[in-house]
Amino acid sequence: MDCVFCKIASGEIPSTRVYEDDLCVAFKDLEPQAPVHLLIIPREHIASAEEITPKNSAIVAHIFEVAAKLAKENHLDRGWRIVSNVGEEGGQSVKHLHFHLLGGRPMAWPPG
Ligand code: IU
Repeated sequence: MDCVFCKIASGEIPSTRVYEDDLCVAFKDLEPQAPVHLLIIPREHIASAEEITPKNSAIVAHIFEVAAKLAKENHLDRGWRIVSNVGEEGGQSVKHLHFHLLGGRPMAWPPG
């Protein structure tokens, strides 16, 4: 499968990795939108949040645990945001489930 995030997860494409375990990988976004902008992805190829089922949903809880740990490590004690874009109108450009962890500046609401 020709998926750039599968290749980042396997190490075939380099990234600035900040965390990894058996289930997920976190790395710095190439085009950061905040002082801290990390992407957390499952190693397993899941196209988007739309593909979450009872069989694979445990990865989402795991990724949120990792996000909380990374937010602490990055001293985001004033707050942070976790977001996953889904589909064309949701702003998803890479078709492999990923969570943006953003922090280090005030976040606007609603997002554009
Ligand atoms: P999106 O939610 O699918 O739009 O987010 C994709 C993100 O992946 C976006 O912020 C890109 O800057 C980022 N990214 C990256 O960090 N490295 C890559 O090789 C590619 C995209 I392709």
